[in-house]
Amino acid sequence: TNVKNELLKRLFEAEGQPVSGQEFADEYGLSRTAIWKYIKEFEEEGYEITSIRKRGYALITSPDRVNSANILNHLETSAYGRSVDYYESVESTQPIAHDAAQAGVPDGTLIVAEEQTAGRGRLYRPWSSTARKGIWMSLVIRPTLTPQQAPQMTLVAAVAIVRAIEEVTGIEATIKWPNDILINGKKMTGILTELQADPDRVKAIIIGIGMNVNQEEDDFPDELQSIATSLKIATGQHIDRAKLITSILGYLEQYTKMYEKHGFGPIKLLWEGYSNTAGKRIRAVMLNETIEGTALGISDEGLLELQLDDGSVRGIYSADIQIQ
Ligand code: BTX
Repeated sequence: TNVKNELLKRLFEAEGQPVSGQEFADEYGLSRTAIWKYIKEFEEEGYEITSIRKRGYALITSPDRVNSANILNHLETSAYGRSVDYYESVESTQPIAHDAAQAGVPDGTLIVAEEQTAGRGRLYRPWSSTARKGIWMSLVIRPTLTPQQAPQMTLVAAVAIVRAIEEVTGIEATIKWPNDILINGKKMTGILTELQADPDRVKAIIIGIGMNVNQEEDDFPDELQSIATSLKIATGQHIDRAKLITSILGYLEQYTKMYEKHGFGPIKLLWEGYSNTAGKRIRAVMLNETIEGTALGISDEGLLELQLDDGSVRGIYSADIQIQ
């Protein structure tokens, strides 16, 4: 509940200093027993809290969780992530976000889980989502965009994610068009953008982000070990997932506003700086054909422009890209 979150937020903000249970109880018209019960619940969730006589409760350590209190603790956005729907384990955050969007949740509502048992990528391919090792989240946003502008949100999100990785870990990741983030040539993040729209108006965009954060190599299923990587593998360090989420939300809110206001031009510039495809010889596998050529870059609409061997240029909406 909100009071419980508020209490946890106070404990965080006090940075180890005691928070008066009595004052908090008075402020919210609760009994001291109610506060005590919340504290017990926090302890069960893995928080270490000491009770200091006559002074209150002090937070000693917090567990490695992506719950709303840990996210709100660092959040600087105005809408994105202000409302968090947190789960221990779900099949996939994506359908939950779709239902929430349909039910009318506000712009920026975040669905996040510690584990997905049936996480998915494009075309319903499975997405490995090991418990507490990664970021498995779906963000519901309601930007003022036309349905035709929605697919480019994948590229907006990619830029936001790369920026956030850089801010939190110092690592420079690259973007592989359209929806992969790579480190050392291996996939560390996938983005799945889905749309709820009327013919002329976006009702909601669901941005699904799957990010490998604290996995070791053997946390991945065998078939992924040679193609997937995590931030832990790349840096040797354990990364604070909640901090990373807030950083992603911050950049994503900023860049979505930029996109709404100024169109794709400024995003395209940022995107090109991180892309690993321009100038390379690639094979693009689409649903009903496969073509080869040299990647020229992306168009003003976010299409990948491919120069074929006969010199002609094709714009591609979506494909799986193999860099040769
Ligand atoms: P994609 O279709 O581009 O990539 C899917 C492919 O990536 C799989 O076929 C597999 O080869 C590989 N793969 C699977 N799991 C991983 C992993 N953990 N790391 C690296 N490679 C992997 C990419 O789709 C979009 C993924 C979005 C996932 C988010 S998580 C939150 C939300 N909920 C949900 O079910 N999906 C999204």
